[in-house]
Amino acid sequence: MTLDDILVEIKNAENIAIMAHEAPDGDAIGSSLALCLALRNLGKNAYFLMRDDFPENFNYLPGREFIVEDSDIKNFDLAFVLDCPTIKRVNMELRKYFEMATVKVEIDHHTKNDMFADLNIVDHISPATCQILVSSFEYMGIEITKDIGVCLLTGIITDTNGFRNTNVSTECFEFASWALEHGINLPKIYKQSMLTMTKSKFEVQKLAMNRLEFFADGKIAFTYINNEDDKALNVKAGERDGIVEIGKSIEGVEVSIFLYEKEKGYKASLRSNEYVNVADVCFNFRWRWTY
Ligand SMILES: [Mn+2]
Repeated sequence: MTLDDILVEIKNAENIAIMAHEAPDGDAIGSSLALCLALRNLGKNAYFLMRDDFPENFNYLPGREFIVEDSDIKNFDLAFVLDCPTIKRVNMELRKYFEMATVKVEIDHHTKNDMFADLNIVDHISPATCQILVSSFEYMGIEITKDIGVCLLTGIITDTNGFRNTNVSTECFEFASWALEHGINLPKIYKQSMLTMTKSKFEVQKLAMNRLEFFADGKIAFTYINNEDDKALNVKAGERDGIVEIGKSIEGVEVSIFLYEKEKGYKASLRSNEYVNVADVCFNFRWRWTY
């Protein structure tokens, strides 16, 4: 099994790099920090390479001392990319650490995955990369400490939209139960990762709501945020998260679309209720992925 091979590579490695997608969400950051802490506990020289500003609402996460923007190590023995369906979503400056690593691993749950690593753990059914890590750590005999649990629970809570998305599984609740048994403050993590907003996040969500338009007899909800808005409202990393869920929660809406401007072009975020597979829609535009 691939996990056996990954465990062998972990045992053989000394220097290990971890990366996730740009504009990281709770699952990207939670899974990266969880893996980093787990590898550190095994005595490995592990780093989470990230260029984005750390989203304020995840300030409670442990392991932030292992986040670096760059590294003197050019050839890592092992590199992980987490929560990322294509290498194109990893920061352009950081990709080299993955490309130049002796062994490359990806762990992800997005559909339409490029399978771009030497060893790929891709589970489309899993609601979060953090949930894949829970079972992977258990399989590999890697201890889930309280700190690691906090990181993993964060990814599970945020990627299931607070245990509300249809992707939520019995394993999510089993892990939540484990976390409570081990003294992890689940309500606090839930509140900080899901329910607490900075003022600028509130303002950007309010603007997106005001702009929301309906198409196709109310089956499609659409809104957007551009660079000027970001500047005017001082929007920070992660504060546009959740905007796409606003349209999805309106009665009769099948597909919610949220566009936000990047340095070059717009990024589209799509969510659906019951009848549309939005991954198929996105896949038709894959040749336009520019980042
Ligand atoms: Mn995810």
